[in-house]
Amino acid sequence: MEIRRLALLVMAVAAAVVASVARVAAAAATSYTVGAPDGLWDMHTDYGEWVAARTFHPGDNITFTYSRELHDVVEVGKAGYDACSNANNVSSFRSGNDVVTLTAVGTRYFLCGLTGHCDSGMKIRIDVVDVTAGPTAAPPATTSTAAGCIVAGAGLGALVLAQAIVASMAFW
Ligand SMILES: *[C@@H]1O[C@H](CO)[C@@H](O)[C@H](O)[C@H]1NC(C)=O
Ligand SMILES: *[C@@H]1O[C@H](CO)[C@@H](O)[C@H](O)[C@H]1NC(C)=O
Ligand SMILES: [Cu+2]
Repeated sequence: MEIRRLALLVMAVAAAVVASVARVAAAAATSYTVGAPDGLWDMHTDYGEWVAARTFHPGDNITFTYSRELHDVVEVGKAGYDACSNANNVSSFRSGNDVVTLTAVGTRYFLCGLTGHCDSGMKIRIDVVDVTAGPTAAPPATTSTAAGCIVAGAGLGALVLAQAIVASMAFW
């Protein structure tokens, strides 16, 4: 096969790899540990800040990790969240390692039901947005996205190299 045709083929394959990796990275569900890596489900973490640095999509999980002697997790509505009341709770957990799946687009509210904890800031509001909508804050680096970046990088490298070959052929 002549070099020019080979270069074009490499270019097409590389472009396909880059496109598919980008698609998978955008659609993959993510598992978040609430407050991590700098905090957890505790009395010190700034959950407003933690949430602002992330974008949540349907299918993502959030895990509340804490000591069950010290805290619990109560899902409430907006009124309960605003008033720090678990009276009309949606559900509650106290395993110390509670996984909640963000099944659909919408807003979820959680707080710690122990006296005074919510008032001290132990509550979190999660906006779950469609994959194609909302702010596109960069997701935190995970093993899978890092691998995706390496593959995408290799694909881009091959693409650039093949384009350089084709460009140099133009002068022959
Ligand atoms: C979310 O949690 C559910 C139930 O534990 C599990 O089946 C699913 O694989 C998890 N998804 C992710 C992205 O971790
Ligand atoms: C949730 O609400 C029910 C009443 O609807 C109440 O009995 C229960 O104690 C509440 N759970 C928590 C953890 O506050
Ligand atoms: Cu608590």
